[in-house]
Amino acid sequence: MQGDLAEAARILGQAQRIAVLTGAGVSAESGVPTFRGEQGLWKSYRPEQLANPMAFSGNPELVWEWYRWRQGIVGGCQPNPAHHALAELEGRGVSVTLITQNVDGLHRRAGSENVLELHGNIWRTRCTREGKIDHYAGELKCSCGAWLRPHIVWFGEQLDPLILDQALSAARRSQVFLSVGTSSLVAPANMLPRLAADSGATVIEVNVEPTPLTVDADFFLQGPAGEVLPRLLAKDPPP
Ligand code: BV8
Repeated sequence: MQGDLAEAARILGQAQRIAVLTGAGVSAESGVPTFRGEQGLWKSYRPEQLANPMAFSGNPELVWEWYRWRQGIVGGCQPNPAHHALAELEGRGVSVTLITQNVDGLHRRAGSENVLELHGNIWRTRCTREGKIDHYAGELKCSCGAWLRPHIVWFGEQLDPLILDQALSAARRSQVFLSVGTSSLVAPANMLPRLAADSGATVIEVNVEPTPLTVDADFFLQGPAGEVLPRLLAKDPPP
């Protein structure tokens, strides 16, 4: 059952309410580095040094240097067939809520509209004094004089309650929950598939390797998202 793509595609094809959770693995084939794993970002940089509020208040220039370096990489990347397959699914007249942990903005660039960015967006800034969110325009200081920070959720920071609430309700209401390209290690995102399963949803996981979610998933489709998703989400699923 776990690796049966045709059966998973049949069940997906019948669903009216689908929730999708994506992680860095869905952007890997676009050239965006993942966090963990062989070439992962955390291999060269320690998150506690860079992706947390204390690091920022201690050395905002260093943290900005890291995020501008990442913007440089993401800026040169294009959405891949996995992003496009998910965007196309949204156009089929069923309810699709795309919940992403990624901050690269590639789902929206592929045409997905109903996107919940759980961990923020690397192309947005937030004023540390006024809280105003804006497009990154190269400035590191707000017109009010305070530092701008990346509009990204760092470890130990709360997610936007409204966005989290929408993600929780989409998971609860889903008939199929599709988890793609995430190590399933970071909370509260990693609770969403289990919440969906508890509400009766079929859980389908797409990853190149097993994760802590795999043992509880109804289907584990092993392979790169850019290859598996176009087949799984094809209009006429494979026989
Ligand atoms: C919060 C910064 C509440 C943004 C990120 C102890 C136990 C449990 C939980 C905790 C704990 N201690 C602390 C916590 C909570 C903590 C947490 O979960 N820590 C973990 C690490 C243990 N969570 C938080 O702090 C969150 N906030 O809980 O607030 C709170 C707060 C205060 C007071 C009370 C309560 C905030 C979480 C957000 C943190 N920000 N990054 C940035 O710079 O980008 S998390 C970071 O990991 C990224 O944002 C990323 O989104 C996230 C998840 O990583 P993945 O996307 O899964 O990527 P990863 O590299 O890990 O995996 C890639 C996967 O893809 C792999 O499985 C690989 O096999 C696969 N893959 C690779 N190639 C492909 C592929 N799959 C398919 N196709 C391919 N081609």
